[in-house]
Amino acid sequence: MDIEKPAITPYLTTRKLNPENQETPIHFLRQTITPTEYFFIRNHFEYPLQTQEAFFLPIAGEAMRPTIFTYQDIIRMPSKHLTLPLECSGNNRAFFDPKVYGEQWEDGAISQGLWKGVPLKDLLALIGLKSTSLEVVFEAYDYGKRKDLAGKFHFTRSLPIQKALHPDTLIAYELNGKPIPYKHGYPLRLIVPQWYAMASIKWLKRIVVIDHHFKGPYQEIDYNYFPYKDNDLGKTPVTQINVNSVIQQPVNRSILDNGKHIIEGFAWTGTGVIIEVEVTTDGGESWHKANLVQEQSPLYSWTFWKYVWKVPNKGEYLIMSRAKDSFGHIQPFKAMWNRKGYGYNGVYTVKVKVE
Ligand SMILES: Nc1nc2c(c(=O)[nH]1)N[C@H]1C(S)=C(S)[C@@H](COP(=O)(O)O)O[C@H]1N2
Ligand SMILES: [Mo]
Repeated sequence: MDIEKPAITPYLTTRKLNPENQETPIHFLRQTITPTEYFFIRNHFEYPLQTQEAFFLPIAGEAMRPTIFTYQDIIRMPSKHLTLPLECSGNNRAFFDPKVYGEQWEDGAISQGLWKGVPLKDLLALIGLKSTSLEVVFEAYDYGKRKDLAGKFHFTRSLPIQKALHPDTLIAYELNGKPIPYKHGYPLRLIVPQWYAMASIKWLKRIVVIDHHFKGPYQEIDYNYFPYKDNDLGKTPVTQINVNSVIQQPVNRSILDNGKHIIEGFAWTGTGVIIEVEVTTDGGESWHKANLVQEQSPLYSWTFWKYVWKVPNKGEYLIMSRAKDSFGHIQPFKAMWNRKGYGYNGVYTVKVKVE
């Protein structure tokens, strides 16, 4: 009797278990849509206990007609599908030089989903925004303590009114064709295209339109670039995703044979679309254009790229990828250092040895 060979599958990479923080096995997935079970997971707190209440979404504040929308109301409204990556602003934090404190994410705090939801602007149109509306605040069900402040805090952040009214800012209820899984924000989460994923609030509890700037710790303390170690000069909020790329294969420190190798990965940006990815195999002396799988990345989605490398000689090689977007943004050699380690987008580097 033959023994069936076991299926070989990737796993998430655990960074922390409580709260749960796990990376996508990014080097081993070549799909446009990350399968839901491989979607990265990033939480600030323990999972909230969801009750019936979670199927009611109140929207109030600077509104003519404050309304409590039910889940049923929302899923019956005209909807939209968007394929886009969520990238944690701490993705690649482990690669900052000098090193910084915080979750030591490597390159898998990013996954791409097919999201379905209702444009937030349609809900805001129903409640009738007052002319005093300046920001929209999103409060989530999960909460907990912080190490720096007394008391407990819900995960709460705001969007400027223009971003809240963008036709692709969604109140989402499906991921990859199914109700959003519990760990990813069931039943309702916000999806904010082009911004780092801290903006895409899971487990929405309520929405409040305000006439002033929201100041909560997940907006004023965390998710800001602090360029200096010892003072807060130059503090700026983390918003749009920086142009970036990853080399999926070969993986770092591989030993290859002398021949032809495919260097492949994907690239993404929060400003415009990816127009070019270049690869160097000599540590940056000469750069070659990679083939983009689509000529340009579709708006929001990541684009796969590939470069065929004919290895000239045995030896050690420093391979890097560098993406460029339609806004002219290009990955720098060295990511802009900041104290809390956000927005890393230095050229992606792997070292290989050819024997
Ligand atoms: N309610 C709530 N929403 C949240 C968070 C959270 O801890 N609580 N984390 C944010 C951060 S920092 C990221 S990177 C994404 C992660 O989404 P995912 O776990 O579905 O991948 O959710 C965002 N939304
Ligand atoms: Mo994040």
